[in-house]
Amino acid sequence: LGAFLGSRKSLLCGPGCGKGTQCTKIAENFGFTHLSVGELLREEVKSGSEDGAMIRNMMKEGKIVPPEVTIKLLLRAILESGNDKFLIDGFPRDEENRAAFESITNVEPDFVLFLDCPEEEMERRILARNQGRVDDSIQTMRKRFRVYMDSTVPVLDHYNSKAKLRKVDASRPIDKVFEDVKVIFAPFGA
Ligand code: UP5
Ligand code: MG
Repeated sequence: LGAFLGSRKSLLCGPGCGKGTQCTKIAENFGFTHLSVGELLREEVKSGSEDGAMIRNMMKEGKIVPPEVTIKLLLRAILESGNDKFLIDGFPRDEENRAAFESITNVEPDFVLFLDCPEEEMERRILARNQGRVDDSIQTMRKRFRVYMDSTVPVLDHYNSKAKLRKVDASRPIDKVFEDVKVIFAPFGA
C-alpha cells in the first residue's frame, strides 16, 4: 500500500483552527488530493452504511472513531483518487490511529503541519461557521477541545520528536496564514 502513498503530508490542530480552509488552498496550488477524514466520516453517516449510526454518535460526543473504520475509508479514498500526493486533514488524531496507519501502510508523513490557534479563536470560528454539523454545538465543541488536548497533542509531540512538525500561527487572517503555509509546501510544488 505504501506505493500508493508517494507523498503524504498531514494537517493537525484543534477543532476549527482552519485545516479544511488551508487544505483547499494547498490542494489547488500544489496538486495534492485533499482527504478530510472528518468529511469521509460525515459521508459515511449520510450513506446510511452499517457503521453510520455508530460514527454519528461518536462524532456527536467528539470522540475518536476506531482506526479500523477511519483507515478503511482513508485507504479507499486514496486508491480511488488516482493521485500519489496526499494531504490528510485531521488525521491521525490519536496514537492508536497513528500507529495503526503507519504499520498498515509502512509510510510516515514527510511532515505534519500544525496550525497553532488559541482556543477562544477556534471557538469563535466554529460558532460562526453555522453549517449544521452535528458536532458544532457549544457542548460538543468543548468535548472536542478536551479530546484534542488529551489525544491529539501526544501525536504532535511524537512528530515533533522526529523533527517532522511544522508550525504556523493560524490566529491571523486566512491569506496571511496561507503565505506561511506556501513557504512550507514550496519544495513540494505541483
Ligand atoms: N476560518 C478558517 N480559517 C480562518 C482564519 N484564518 N481566520 C478567520 N476565519 C477562519 O474553519 C472553521 C471556520 O473558520 C470556517 O467557517 C472558516 O471559514 C473559518 P475550517 O477550515 O472548517 O476548520 P477545521 O480545522 O477544518 O475545523 P473542523 O471543525 O473541521 O475541525 P475538527 O478537527 O473539529 O473536525 P473534523 O471534521 O476534522 O473531525 C470531526 C470529528 O470527526 C472529530 O471530532 C471526531 O469525532 C471525528 N474524527 C475521527 O474520529 N477520526 C479522525 O481521524 C478524524 C475525525
Ligand atoms: Mg475540517
